[in-house]
Amino acid sequence: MTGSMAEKRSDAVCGDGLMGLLQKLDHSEILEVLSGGFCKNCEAVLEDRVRALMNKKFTEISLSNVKTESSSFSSPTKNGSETSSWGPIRTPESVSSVGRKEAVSSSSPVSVSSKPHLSDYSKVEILLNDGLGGNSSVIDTGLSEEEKEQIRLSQIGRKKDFVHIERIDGRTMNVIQGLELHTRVFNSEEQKKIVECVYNLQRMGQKGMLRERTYSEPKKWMRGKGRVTIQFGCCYNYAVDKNGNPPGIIREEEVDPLPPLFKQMIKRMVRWHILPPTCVPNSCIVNIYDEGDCIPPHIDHHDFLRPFCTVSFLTECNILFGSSLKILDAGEFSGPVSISLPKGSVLILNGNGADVAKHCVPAVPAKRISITFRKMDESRLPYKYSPDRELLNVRPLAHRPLINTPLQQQKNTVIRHESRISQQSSSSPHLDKDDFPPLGAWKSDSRKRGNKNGLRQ
Ligand SMILES: O=C(O)CCC(=O)C(=O)O
Repeated sequence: MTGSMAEKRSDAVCGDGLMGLLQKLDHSEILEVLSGGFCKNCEAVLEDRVRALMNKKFTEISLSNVKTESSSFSSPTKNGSETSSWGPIRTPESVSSVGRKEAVSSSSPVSVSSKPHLSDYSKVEILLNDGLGGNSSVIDTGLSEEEKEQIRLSQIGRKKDFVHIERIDGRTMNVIQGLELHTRVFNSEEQKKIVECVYNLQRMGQKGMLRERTYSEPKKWMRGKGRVTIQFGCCYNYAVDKNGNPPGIIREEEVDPLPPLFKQMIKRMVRWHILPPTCVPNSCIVNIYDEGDCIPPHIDHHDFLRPFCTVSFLTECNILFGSSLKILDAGEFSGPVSISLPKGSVLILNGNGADVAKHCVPAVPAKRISITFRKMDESRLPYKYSPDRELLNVRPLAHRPLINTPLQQQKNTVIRHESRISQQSSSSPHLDKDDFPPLGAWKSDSRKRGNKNGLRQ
């Protein structure tokens, strides 16, 4: 031990405790302390802590509104290199008001071209409910955050009247009752941030920085086979694995916890009456589809409650539903109902739509990402699971109609202009002004078991 380390130790003995001691060590000394001599258990605890810290820092960077090198927007390839760029480096105008304030007040401002230091962003948070997102910095609307959120809420398209009648066991029923499509939930700037975050997570997975069963990149041996998946909250087993575990949640396995941005997405979906507060997701699976990838016909496993939802990014594609779906060829399926999933939309699966009809995504026309959020059944929680306090008391936003004062009318003109822009870029608007659900009107008929034919893929 060096002389300076011995001095530090004597300081610590005087009452600083472990944290005080660590604070006094420099980088190389901390590495020395961490580089060995632990029992297996302590090593595992230490590893968990470091992984959790790295995960948090990585995703916080991807959430930050501050300018980043263009390369950080690009999609990782199989070997971890980058293929394409999201385009030009973002200009200050594209930074939302909330993030901009935070960045300016940061003690270490970040230059446009240099990669930000992790510590610059540790406190930066994007409020995904920040109203008018990308447009707000171009036109100062003078609206409060709450007013902006109410306006965004009023712009969501909600389609809940899906009907497809089939005869099942001699009974006629609407097999897609319970499906809901909510469009324009995440605007284009938010979609970019979420996709950027997914790519960062993918890079981490490729570098072995996520827990073992979190990231999975299957070998592609034929068209339509496999897609990259990243699991958070629980380890889901698609088929009997090499250890003989049956399909479903593997309770003894640990994967990484939900990244901060995903928790913000969840909060928004509850606040905006898309998911009921009684069924707040605590797990998710990110699916990264390359062109031609698919997901075969299945019914989601009942280790997960109903409703659950899937959020779409990068490319609009079709999802098929029906009590029986045909597999025609690799990645080619047919079924009676096809629903188009616009970018930034949320599809809710509930009732018959989740439990009677199977669903599948045929080979996608171009790269696509989806995130499926689900709440685990209490009796199937991973043994080491502990609830995330941030998601414990999420409540739906009270619905306040916009008041038609002259000032409001003036503000609405700005909003209508912005809304037109966002509608032009949305290819499948489903505006349905009357279908805002009354508070507490959700049915959580969630634990139907016993659908024998549907296997989770
Ligand atoms: O990609 C999608 O939209 C559907 C995903 C899905 O069905 C699943 O994760 O179970």
